[in-house]
Amino acid sequence: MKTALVEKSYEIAKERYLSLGVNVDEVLAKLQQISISIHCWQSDDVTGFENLGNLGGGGIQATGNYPGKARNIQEVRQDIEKVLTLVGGSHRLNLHAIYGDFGNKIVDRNEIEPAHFQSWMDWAKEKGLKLDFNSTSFGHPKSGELTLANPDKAIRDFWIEHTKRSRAISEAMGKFQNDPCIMNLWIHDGSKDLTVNRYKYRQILEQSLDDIFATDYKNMKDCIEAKLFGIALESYTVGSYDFYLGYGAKKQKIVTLDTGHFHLSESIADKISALLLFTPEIMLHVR
Ligand SMILES: [Mn+2]
Repeated sequence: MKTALVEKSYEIAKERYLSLGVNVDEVLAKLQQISISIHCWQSDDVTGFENLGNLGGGGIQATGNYPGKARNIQEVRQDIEKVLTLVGGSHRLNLHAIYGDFGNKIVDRNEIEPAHFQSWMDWAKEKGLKLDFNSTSFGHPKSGELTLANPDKAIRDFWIEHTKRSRAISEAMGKFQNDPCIMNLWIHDGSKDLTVNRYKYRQILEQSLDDIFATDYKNMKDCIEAKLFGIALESYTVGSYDFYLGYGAKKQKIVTLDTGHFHLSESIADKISALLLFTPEIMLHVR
């Protein structure tokens, strides 16, 4: 009886939309073709499964540390499976590098390999999901204020290696799922205190990116994401919007637009329409 009533109301709504020139069936068929890449890290508050001691990125308060927080890889997957039962359409899953299936092994960020994500690939295939990927620059003893833009070569090289490996993992995922894996590169680099070296760090970041992107892959796509500022890094952000807009347009990389990473008075619609003229595609982070 309840189902019959819902369906009846739905038919009436469809008629009303049609009178406004909107064919609901066509709209739903179109939406069915659009995949949203659901991020995995809300499930456990960006803790991940590294065994590096209590150093993970946990605690950006995505969940406010609620009691039902996922405690392991199985629980994160269960949460995602539950979400998928509630969201219509065919979607993707977005993994951060710290979510590898490392077992009990200590695997540092510059040691990650496709094998650490094989169980994710197998699980995703079973669930009909495609995977996307992110390198993880934060929540690590070598994170500090600067990673890819660090003047200290040893630290910079560590993060370049991590990001190169993240691209190789993305390539393996894309190949496995026969659909490009979208890899997003976002780093927190910046400073809390004012710096006079605004140019210097951006020059270093550009060189690091050139090194990272030197290998061409067929089964993954690179996205670069800017930020206005980071918490505790309020005075200066190396990877600003202008930096990545310039880099993306020059190197034909996909620029990620995160609606939470701009001044409140800026319009994302202006950024999308301008970017579409100069870059191949656009990646959106939607809140
Ligand atoms: Mn984002």
